[in-house]
Amino acid sequence: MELQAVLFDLDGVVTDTAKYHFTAWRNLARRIGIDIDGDFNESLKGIERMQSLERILVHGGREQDYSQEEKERLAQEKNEEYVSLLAGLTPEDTYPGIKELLIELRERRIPAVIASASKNAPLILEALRLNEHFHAIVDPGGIPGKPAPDISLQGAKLAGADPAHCIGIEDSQAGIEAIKAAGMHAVGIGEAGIPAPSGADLVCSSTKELTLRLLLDSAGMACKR
Ligand code: B16
Ligand code: MG
Repeated sequence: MELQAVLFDLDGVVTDTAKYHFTAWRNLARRIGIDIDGDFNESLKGIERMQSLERILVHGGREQDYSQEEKERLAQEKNEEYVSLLAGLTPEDTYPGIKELLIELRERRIPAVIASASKNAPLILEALRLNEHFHAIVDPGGIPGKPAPDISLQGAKLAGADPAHCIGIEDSQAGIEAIKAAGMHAVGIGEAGIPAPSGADLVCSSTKELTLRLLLDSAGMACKR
């Protein structure tokens, strides 16, 4: 079977922005009297901004305390802090092996697509100077977030690919579920001390391991001639 596109999650796969999301959510939660720890933060990975806020409010037993307008204001405050933390991002913050994989894909004319829940993806790719390596970035606005398959399916569509001929790379449980629900081959990235997401077809302990050869072998796919 021919590999037609590779879909990359952003936060936790291309770069380590997950730690900035955690800092910004922890500070916001603290201001409204809710404590969140690293374990709880795992449950926010891959989850869209307003959904993440809802989970935090439920965690703190405060889900009835805010109007929709107030919740939007809270999410905006978190995003403002998150964006200010991104200011220091440089190309050196790209996870190891990612740029090399993108170069391999370009050489073989296999489109790479960003399939992230983040509305900040264009800003992050610009800071990492990776824009030119991606064929497209999925706009997650107005479509159901992960674990629904929509972001992955939209990624395949933008690449003109059949989902069954796509490989998706993800660090979050919600993201792996989204890739599998879209009928794609799923590659999970674990991290020291953090359990890798379950249900992936292949699990790597670091992005360093990601080569085109490994992806093709694990999916039983080949490059187009
Ligand atoms: P934003 P991914 C996700 O990105 C993050 O994992 C998640 O923590 C975040 O809440 C979500 O993006 C929305 O991000 O607030 O920047 O729109 O992992 O799908 O690349
Ligand atoms: Mg992620």
